[in-house]
Amino acid sequence: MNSRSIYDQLNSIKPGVLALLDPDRMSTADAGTVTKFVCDNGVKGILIGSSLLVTPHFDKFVQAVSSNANCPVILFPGGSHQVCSSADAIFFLSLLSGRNSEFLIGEQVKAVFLIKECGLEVIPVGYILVESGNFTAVEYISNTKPIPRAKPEIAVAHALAGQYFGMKYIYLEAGSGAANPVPHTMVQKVRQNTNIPLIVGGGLREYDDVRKTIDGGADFVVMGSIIERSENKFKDIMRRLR
Ligand code: 1GP
Repeated sequence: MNSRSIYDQLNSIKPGVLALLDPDRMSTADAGTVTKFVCDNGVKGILIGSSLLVTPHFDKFVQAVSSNANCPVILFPGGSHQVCSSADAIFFLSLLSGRNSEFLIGEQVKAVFLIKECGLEVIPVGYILVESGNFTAVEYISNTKPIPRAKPEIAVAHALAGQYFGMKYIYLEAGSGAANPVPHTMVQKVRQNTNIPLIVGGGLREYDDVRKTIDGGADFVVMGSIIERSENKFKDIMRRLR
């Protein structure tokens, strides 16, 4: 058994790729097979979450992933209802870029006793939504405005605020299925001005974008939609990253 924290385990293997599995976009029956597939292709961790969560089978989905994974399984919740004990850890997200108190602190307060009961490792994450070129589910559900793509200094200010709050990661998010990923220049500027690990996700479906995001300073990149759309393409991106 590995006695290191999930946070330490993750950070010992960066840069790396995290897979996002969304229980609303994948059946519980497929979750185990997809988990083995992403693990065989070298992901360093698996995130599970959804902006909305329509499925009533969240717990079973997380169990199916956990029992087939050989890497950390981390909850990436869209709200306080996405908590269960079969994962290894939870990203305790605060949507710093928004001004909707529900996603800054409200949902978090609702979730704490269940998180405690579940014994999950809690990893505080400053979550920053960046304009992507289309209207994403996270933007709609959170009812927050993303940071303009051409304003990296605003992203830097929010990321630094997260660092000063003591958060363990900054997550720059274009939103799942984003038309465009977070601009590379924004990734670079946030990297240059902060000193906590950086996660970047949303709209990463092409090798060149993934490469530039890592070269720009992302410690972890997150891919979700491409796994659902084309396993071959995901496999090819992972191969080229090695
Ligand atoms: C969403 O960053 C993730 O939080 C994944 O986005 O589905 O666009 O890969 P995609």
